[in-house]
Amino acid sequence: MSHPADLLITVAPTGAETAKADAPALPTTPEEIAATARDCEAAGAGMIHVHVRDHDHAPTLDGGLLTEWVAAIRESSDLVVQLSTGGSVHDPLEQRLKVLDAEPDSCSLTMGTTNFGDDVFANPWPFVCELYQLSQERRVVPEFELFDLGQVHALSRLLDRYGPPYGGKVHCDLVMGVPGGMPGTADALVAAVAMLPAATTSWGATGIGRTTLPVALASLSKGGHLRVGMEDVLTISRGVAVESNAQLVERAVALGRLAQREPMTPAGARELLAVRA
Ligand code: KMH
Ligand code: ZN
Repeated sequence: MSHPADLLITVAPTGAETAKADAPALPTTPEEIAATARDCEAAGAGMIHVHVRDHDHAPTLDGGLLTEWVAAIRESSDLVVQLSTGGSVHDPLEQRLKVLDAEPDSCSLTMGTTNFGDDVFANPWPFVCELYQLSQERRVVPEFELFDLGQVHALSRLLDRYGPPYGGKVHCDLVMGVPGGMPGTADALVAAVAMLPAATTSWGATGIGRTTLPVALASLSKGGHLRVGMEDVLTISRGVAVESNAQLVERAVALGRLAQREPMTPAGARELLAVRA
Protein backbone atom coordinates (compact mmCIF):
# COMPACT_ATOMS: atom_id res chain seq x y z
CA MET A 1 0.00 0.00 0.00
CA SER A 2 1.35 3.43 -0.81
CA HIS A 3 1.29 6.22 1.72
CA PRO A 4 1.00 9.99 1.22
CA ALA A 5 4.25 11.78 0.43
CA ASP A 6 4.37 13.62 3.72
CA LEU A 7 8.02 13.34 4.76
CA LEU A 8 10.44 16.15 3.98
CA ILE A 9 14.01 14.93 3.82
CA THR A 10 16.56 17.72 3.87
CA VAL A 11 20.13 16.89 3.00
CA ALA A 12 22.92 18.87 4.64
CA PRO A 13 25.84 17.57 2.57
CA THR A 14 28.88 19.64 3.52
CA GLY A 15 28.76 21.82 6.65
CA ALA A 16 31.61 24.04 7.74
CA GLU A 17 33.35 21.84 10.27
CA THR A 18 34.83 18.85 8.43
CA ALA A 19 38.03 19.04 6.36
CA LYS A 20 37.96 17.53 2.87
CA ALA A 21 41.18 15.69 3.75
CA ASP A 22 39.36 13.92 6.59
CA ALA A 23 36.29 13.01 4.52
CA PRO A 24 37.04 12.86 0.79
CA ALA A 25 33.36 12.14 -0.02
CA LEU A 26 32.42 15.60 1.27
CA PRO A 27 31.17 17.73 -1.66
CA THR A 28 33.33 20.86 -1.75
CA THR A 29 33.29 22.03 -5.38
CA PRO A 30 30.46 23.27 -7.64
CA GLU A 31 30.72 20.05 -9.68
CA GLU A 32 30.55 17.87 -6.58
CA ILE A 33 27.63 19.78 -5.07
CA ALA A 34 25.74 19.56 -8.38
CA ALA A 35 26.23 15.78 -8.50
CA THR A 36 25.28 15.49 -4.83
CA ALA A 37 22.09 17.48 -5.39
CA ARG A 38 21.12 15.33 -8.37
CA ASP A 39 21.80 12.06 -6.54
CA CYS A 40 20.09 13.14 -3.33
CA GLU A 41 16.99 14.29 -5.20
CA ALA A 42 16.87 10.91 -6.97
CA ALA A 43 17.22 9.21 -3.58
CA GLY A 44 14.31 11.15 -2.04
CA ALA A 45 15.49 14.53 -0.74
CA GLY A 46 13.29 17.60 -1.15
CA MET A 47 15.61 20.34 0.12
CA ILE A 48 19.36 20.93 0.40
CA HIS A 49 21.02 22.92 3.21
CA VAL A 50 24.21 24.39 1.78
CA HIS A 51 27.55 25.54 3.18
CA VAL A 52 29.88 26.69 0.43
CA ARG A 53 33.62 25.88 0.18
CA ASP A 54 36.32 27.82 -1.63
CA HIS A 55 38.92 26.55 -4.11
CA ASP A 56 41.00 25.22 -1.20
CA HIS A 57 37.93 23.37 0.16
CA ALA A 58 37.72 25.78 3.12
CA PRO A 59 34.36 27.20 4.30
CA THR A 60 33.57 30.56 2.75
CA LEU A 61 30.78 33.12 2.53
CA ASP A 62 32.20 34.69 -0.62
CA GLY A 63 29.25 36.15 -2.54
CA GLY A 64 30.46 35.05 -5.97
CA LEU A 65 30.94 31.45 -4.88
CA LEU A 66 27.58 31.36 -3.11
CA THR A 67 25.89 32.48 -6.33
CA GLU A 68 27.86 29.92 -8.35
CA TRP A 69 26.89 27.07 -6.00
CA VAL A 70 23.20 28.06 -6.01
CA ALA A 71 23.23 28.08 -9.82
CA ALA A 72 25.03 24.70 -9.97
CA ILE A 73 22.44 23.10 -7.68
CA ARG A 74 19.55 24.60 -9.63
CA GLU A 75 20.99 23.32 -12.90
CA SER A 76 21.29 19.74 -11.67
CA SER A 77 18.19 19.42 -9.47
CA ASP A 78 14.85 20.89 -8.42
CA LEU A 79 15.74 20.77 -4.72
CA VAL A 80 14.69 23.70 -2.56
CA VAL A 81 17.96 25.56 -2.02
CA GLN A 82 18.56 26.62 1.54
CA LEU A 83 21.75 28.57 2.19
CA SER A 84 23.28 28.45 5.64
CA THR A 85 23.48 31.84 7.33
CA GLY A 86 25.23 30.13 10.23
CA GLY A 87 28.42 29.70 8.23
CA SER A 88 31.32 28.66 10.39
CA VAL A 89 31.92 29.79 13.96
CA HIS A 90 34.53 32.21 12.59
CA ASP A 91 32.30 34.12 10.16
CA PRO A 92 31.47 37.74 11.03
CA LEU A 93 27.80 38.63 11.49
CA GLU A 94 27.82 41.23 8.66
CA GLN A 95 28.99 38.63 6.18
CA ARG A 96 26.35 36.17 7.35
CA LEU A 97 23.65 38.76 6.57
CA LYS A 98 24.99 39.09 3.01
CA VAL A 99 24.24 35.41 2.31
CA LEU A 100 20.73 36.45 1.25
CA ASP A 101 22.26 38.39 -1.69
CA ALA A 102 22.69 35.00 -3.41
CA GLU A 103 18.88 34.72 -3.57
CA PRO A 104 18.29 31.27 -2.08
CA ASP A 105 14.78 29.85 -1.70
CA SER A 106 15.35 29.41 2.01
CA CYS A 107 17.92 30.29 4.65
CA SER A 108 18.79 28.83 8.01
CA LEU A 109 18.19 31.16 10.95
CA THR A 110 19.51 30.09 14.34
CA MET A 111 17.54 31.45 17.26
CA GLY A 112 20.36 32.12 19.72
CA THR A 113 23.96 31.73 20.76
CA THR A 114 25.21 28.22 21.49
CA ASN A 115 28.41 26.77 22.83
CA PHE A 116 29.67 24.67 19.93
CA GLY A 117 32.25 22.23 21.23
CA ASP A 118 35.14 24.44 22.30
CA ASP A 119 33.84 27.31 20.15
CA VAL A 120 30.88 29.68 20.33
CA PHE A 121 28.26 29.87 17.58
CA ALA A 122 27.25 33.51 18.01
CA ASN A 123 23.69 34.59 17.29
CA PRO A 124 23.00 37.69 19.40
CA TRP A 125 19.34 38.74 19.57
CA PRO A 126 19.75 41.95 17.49
CA PHE A 127 21.41 39.87 14.74
CA VAL A 128 18.59 37.32 14.80
CA CYS A 129 16.02 40.12 14.47
CA GLU A 130 17.92 41.81 11.63
CA LEU A 131 18.34 38.58 9.68
CA TYR A 132 14.68 37.71 10.16
CA GLN A 133 13.50 41.09 8.88
CA LEU A 134 15.89 40.81 5.94
CA SER A 135 14.45 37.38 5.06
CA GLN A 136 10.95 38.92 5.08
CA GLU A 137 12.08 41.77 2.80
CA ARG A 138 13.93 39.47 0.37
CA ARG A 139 11.13 36.88 0.25
CA VAL A 140 13.35 34.09 1.56
CA VAL A 141 11.73 31.40 3.73
CA PRO A 142 13.64 30.93 6.97
CA GLU A 143 14.18 27.57 8.59
CA PHE A 144 14.46 28.22 12.31
CA GLU A 145 17.39 26.24 13.71
CA LEU A 146 16.81 25.36 17.36
CA PHE A 147 19.79 24.11 19.33
CA ASP A 148 18.21 24.33 22.78
CA LEU A 149 14.92 24.97 24.56
CA GLY A 150 15.71 28.66 25.18
CA GLN A 151 15.90 29.09 21.43
CA VAL A 152 12.48 27.49 21.01
CA HIS A 153 11.09 30.11 23.37
CA ALA A 154 13.00 32.88 21.58
CA LEU A 155 11.22 31.91 18.34
CA SER A 156 7.85 32.68 19.94
CA ARG A 157 9.19 36.13 20.91
CA LEU A 158 10.47 36.74 17.38
CA LEU A 159 7.16 35.82 15.74
CA ASP A 160 5.21 37.92 18.25
CA ARG A 161 7.39 40.93 17.54
CA TYR A 162 7.85 40.77 13.76
CA GLY A 163 4.96 38.64 12.51
CA PRO A 164 5.02 35.60 10.22
CA PRO A 165 7.87 34.70 7.86
CA TYR A 166 7.71 35.32 4.13
CA GLY A 167 5.18 32.82 2.72
CA GLY A 168 3.36 32.46 6.03
CA LYS A 169 4.71 29.03 7.03
CA VAL A 170 6.81 28.45 10.13
CA HIS A 171 9.28 25.60 9.62
CA CYS A 172 11.62 24.57 12.43
CA ASP A 173 14.61 22.26 12.60
CA LEU A 174 15.73 20.83 15.93
CA VAL A 175 19.51 20.49 15.82
CA MET A 176 20.31 18.04 18.59
CA GLY A 177 23.41 16.54 20.10
CA VAL A 178 25.77 19.48 19.53
CA PRO A 179 28.16 19.63 22.49
CA GLY A 180 26.74 22.78 24.11
CA GLY A 181 23.14 22.37 22.93
CA MET A 182 20.29 20.07 23.86
CA PRO A 183 21.10 16.36 23.86
CA GLY A 184 20.09 14.12 20.99
CA THR A 185 17.55 12.10 22.92
CA ALA A 186 13.88 11.25 22.49
CA ASP A 187 13.12 12.96 25.82
CA ALA A 188 14.70 16.24 24.69
CA LEU A 189 12.92 16.05 21.34
CA VAL A 190 9.54 15.56 22.99
CA ALA A 191 10.21 18.52 25.31
CA ALA A 192 11.24 20.77 22.42
CA VAL A 193 8.27 19.78 20.26
CA ALA A 194 5.90 20.53 23.15
CA MET A 195 7.33 24.06 23.33
CA LEU A 196 7.20 24.90 19.60
CA PRO A 197 5.18 28.05 18.90
CA ALA A 198 1.52 27.45 18.04
CA ALA A 199 2.22 29.07 14.65
CA THR A 200 4.58 26.22 13.68
CA THR A 201 3.40 24.58 10.45
CA SER A 202 6.16 21.96 10.13
CA TRP A 203 9.25 20.81 11.96
CA GLY A 204 12.05 18.32 11.55
CA ALA A 205 15.10 17.22 13.45
CA THR A 206 18.68 16.14 13.05
CA GLY A 207 21.00 14.50 15.54
CA ILE A 208 24.72 15.10 15.33
CA GLY A 209 27.15 12.16 15.26
CA ARG A 210 26.00 9.12 17.18
CA THR A 211 22.67 10.76 18.01
CA THR A 212 21.63 10.65 14.34
CA LEU A 213 19.55 7.48 14.51
CA PRO A 214 17.89 8.05 17.91
CA VAL A 215 16.85 11.56 16.82
CA ALA A 216 15.60 10.39 13.40
CA LEU A 217 13.51 7.64 14.98
CA ALA A 218 12.13 10.01 17.63
CA SER A 219 11.28 12.60 15.00
CA LEU A 220 9.42 10.08 12.85
CA SER A 221 7.59 8.81 15.94
CA LYS A 222 6.37 12.34 16.70
CA GLY A 223 5.39 13.09 13.09
CA GLY A 224 8.41 15.26 12.31
CA HIS A 225 10.57 15.56 9.21
CA LEU A 226 14.23 14.57 8.82
CA ARG A 227 17.51 16.28 8.08
CA VAL A 228 20.44 14.03 7.22
CA GLY A 229 23.85 14.52 5.65
CA MET A 230 27.60 14.66 6.10
CA GLU A 231 27.34 18.04 7.85
CA ASP A 232 25.87 16.10 10.76
CA VAL A 233 27.34 12.59 10.63
CA LEU A 234 30.32 10.97 8.94
CA THR A 235 29.73 7.29 9.76
CA ILE A 236 26.93 5.05 8.52
CA SER A 237 27.53 2.59 11.33
CA ARG A 238 30.12 2.33 14.05
CA GLY A 239 33.56 2.85 12.49
CA VAL A 240 32.25 2.74 8.89
CA ALA A 241 32.59 5.95 6.88
CA VAL A 242 29.62 7.36 4.96
CA GLU A 243 30.14 6.73 1.24
CA SER A 244 27.98 9.58 0.00
CA ASN A 245 25.23 11.92 1.07
CA ALA A 246 22.80 9.95 -1.10
CA GLN A 247 23.50 6.92 1.07
CA LEU A 248 22.24 8.87 4.10
CA VAL A 249 19.17 10.02 2.18
CA GLU A 250 18.45 6.42 1.15
CA ARG A 251 18.61 5.36 4.78
CA ALA A 252 16.25 8.19 5.75
CA VAL A 253 13.80 7.04 3.06
CA ALA A 254 13.96 3.49 4.43
CA LEU A 255 13.32 4.72 8.00
CA GLY A 256 10.44 6.85 6.74
CA ARG A 257 8.85 3.88 4.98
CA LEU A 258 9.04 1.85 8.20
CA ALA A 259 7.01 4.67 9.76
CA GLN A 260 4.63 4.58 6.75
CA ARG A 261 5.85 7.93 5.48
CA GLU A 262 6.86 8.56 1.88
CA PRO A 263 9.44 11.22 0.95
CA MET A 264 8.04 14.34 -0.66
CA THR A 265 9.36 15.64 -3.95
CA PRO A 266 10.95 19.09 -4.22
CA ALA A 267 7.57 20.29 -5.52
CA GLY A 268 5.95 18.98 -2.34
CA ALA A 269 8.66 20.68 -0.28
CA ARG A 270 8.02 24.00 -2.06
CA GLU A 271 4.36 23.76 -1.16
CA LEU A 272 5.05 22.75 2.45
CA LEU A 273 7.45 25.65 2.97
CA ALA A 274 5.73 28.19 0.69
CA VAL A 275 8.95 29.20 -1.04
CA ARG A 276 8.60 31.89 -3.71
CA ALA A 277 7.84 30.70 -7.26
N1 KMH B 1 28.39 25.59 11.26
C1 KMH B 1 27.72 25.93 12.46
C2 KMH B 1 28.57 26.85 13.27
C3 KMH B 1 23.55 26.77 10.10
O1 KMH B 1 23.94 26.24 9.09
O2 KMH B 1 22.77 27.71 10.08
C4 KMH B 1 26.40 26.56 12.23
C5 KMH B 1 25.45 25.83 11.40
C6 KMH B 1 24.04 26.31 11.43
O3 KMH B 1 25.76 24.90 10.68
ZN1 ZN C 1 24.51 24.20 8.61
